[in-house]
Amino acid sequence: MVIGRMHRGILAAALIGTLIFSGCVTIGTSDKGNSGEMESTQMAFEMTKMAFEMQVNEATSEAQQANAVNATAVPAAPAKAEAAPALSLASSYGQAQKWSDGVCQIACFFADVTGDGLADFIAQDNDGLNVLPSTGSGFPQYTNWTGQKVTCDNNCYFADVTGDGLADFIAHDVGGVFVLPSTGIGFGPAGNWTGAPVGCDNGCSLKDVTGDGKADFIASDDDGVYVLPSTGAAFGAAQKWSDGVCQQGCFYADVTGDGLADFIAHDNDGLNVLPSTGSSFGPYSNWSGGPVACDEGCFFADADGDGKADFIAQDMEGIYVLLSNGSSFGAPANWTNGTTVLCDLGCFLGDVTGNGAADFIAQDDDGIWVVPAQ
Ligand SMILES: [Ca+2]
Ligand SMILES: [Ca+2]
Ligand SMILES: [Ca+2]
Ligand SMILES: [Ca+2]
Repeated sequence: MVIGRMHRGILAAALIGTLIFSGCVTIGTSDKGNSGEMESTQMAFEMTKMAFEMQVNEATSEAQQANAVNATAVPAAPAKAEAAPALSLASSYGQAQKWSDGVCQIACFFADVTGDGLADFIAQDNDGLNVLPSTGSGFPQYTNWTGQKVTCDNNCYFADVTGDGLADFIAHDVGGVFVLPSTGIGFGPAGNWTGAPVGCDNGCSLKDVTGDGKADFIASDDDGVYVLPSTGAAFGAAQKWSDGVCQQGCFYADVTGDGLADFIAHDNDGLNVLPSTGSSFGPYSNWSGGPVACDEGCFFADADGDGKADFIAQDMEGIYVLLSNGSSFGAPANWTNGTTVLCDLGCFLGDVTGNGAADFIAQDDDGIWVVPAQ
């Protein structure tokens, strides 16, 4: 078992399949301002204070939208664009819903450990990892999947590294990266997938950058980005995929929509994207057209459910979404209609409703709130 002391520092643990942002407080409604002045397009682009204390990762957008196409046969309509019925993509965040009264004694995570396509709630408590599967509308029941306390020397992650569709428990410890595969009802046994210590100067991530359905280990170092590809049973030797470093933060998410997580460098001149080729990142291009900042947190997740991860900026005036079109990010849209959404203990992104679009999740002092993408 993975035993050790956890050092989270000021940053919340970054995990794959979800995002964490630590810092802000309370979910609530901003009574200031009408939505009219809120939609000024320069929102997310304003170089106000640089919220840099975030570590991110987001749910892999393998949750491809599979909505039924409602082809209400419009008879004899002229063949226009409207003739092609669109997938029902999310375009806003709904009202915050309390999905659980639970709190986490050590840390909260959200990842699909049961393999049904809905991200589950994992509470790391003093008695172990308590899993609360998503029903699509709540996290009503918990089960202890480890039977004893687990901690991680560096960070804990949940990501599907074995490729069976169930997110596994990954403990980055001093002695290596330990994987405890999910069985759907439990975790284990633990195996050291690197066999040796692995360090990350600027943060580790677990994302599938090779596109084989298995999350790979990514180490952001001072001299670039290294990938340790998952074989399904181990992490291979480190390969340098980019010389790039990030001035404000490194992110990994599939913004191009080809199934391979891409490298996003949040730099002073904006969001520079280096698409994954399957064996390297690059070349880079600036997808934001200028500097971006987020009051509370920057995230990358598929907000609308089209298979491409989008840029999500949590600001005081609401949550702005800048949709990816596969080669750039579009104009900011306030998906909460000017309502402020903050989190006492942490913000996450994960598809807990199962519609293919990443929901916004707030861990508050009184439980877990879901702001559904719809
Ligand atoms: Ca798995
Ligand atoms: Ca992979
Ligand atoms: Ca990609
Ligand atoms: Ca998208």
